[in-house]
Amino acid sequence: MSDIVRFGVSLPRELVETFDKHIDLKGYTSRSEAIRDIMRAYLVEQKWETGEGQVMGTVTIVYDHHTRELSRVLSDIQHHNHDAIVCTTHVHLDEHNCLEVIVIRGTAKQVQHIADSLISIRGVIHGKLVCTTGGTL
Ligand code: NI
Repeated sequence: MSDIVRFGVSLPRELVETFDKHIDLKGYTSRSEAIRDIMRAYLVEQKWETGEGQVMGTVTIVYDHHTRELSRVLSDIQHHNHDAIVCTTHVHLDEHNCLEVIVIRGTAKQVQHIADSLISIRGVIHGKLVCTTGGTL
């Protein structure tokens, strides 16, 4: 038996035409591929919402390393959560500013909590968590 399932879906013509226009702009070569990506994105979202199983998150932060105590607090949080922190990449943007990408593994609640504590450090100019799956959906 094939691992691919084909199914028919009834949709309003206008919705399909608008959808096709948008996915074409994004570079999709087939409607199926776009729908697969949307289904996976939905399942990742559900995994984060239900809080079941392991997820991965990447936190990107930009900060001025001269801000008092910031580097120490940033390091303390990462050491305190060493089991969940997979790796960190640091980029010196200019004389003052640094960009850091921190990869975190854990439950959704754990990853969100660590991300919040990093992004809310005084002096962090911009921070964002990208939520993804820990593997196969
Ligand atoms: Ni730096």
